[in-house]
Amino acid sequence: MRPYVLAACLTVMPLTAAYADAVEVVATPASASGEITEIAIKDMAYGPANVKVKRGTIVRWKNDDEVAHNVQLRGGPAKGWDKAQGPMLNKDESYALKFNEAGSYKYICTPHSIAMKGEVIVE
Ligand SMILES: [Cu+2]
Repeated sequence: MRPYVLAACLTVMPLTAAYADAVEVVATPASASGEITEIAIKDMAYGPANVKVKRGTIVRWKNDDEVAHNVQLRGGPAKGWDKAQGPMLNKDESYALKFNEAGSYKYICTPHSIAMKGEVIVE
């Protein structure tokens, strides 16, 4: 194995980031690190419902309600994404997404879609 070939590959890696998903699920939301924007879910609402973040930011939702809620992205750069519908979160559970691509990501809570809507704008 020629070390300089490996070094060249590592150098090129950031360029391939363009092929990353527009948005990705953060595996361990409670211990996520980096640029994080927090959204509390309380009284059947996202607070704040509308946030504006920079590309690469993690948005983390925490459910403070007794009722279970989730985050389901709809349309925008996440259109057709197979993980767009997040899991139901019980009280005190968190969910986090990392937004890699600019755009408007509208979302709802699947079972409470009439009342619970939000939007993440990624610049
Ligand atoms: Cu809900």
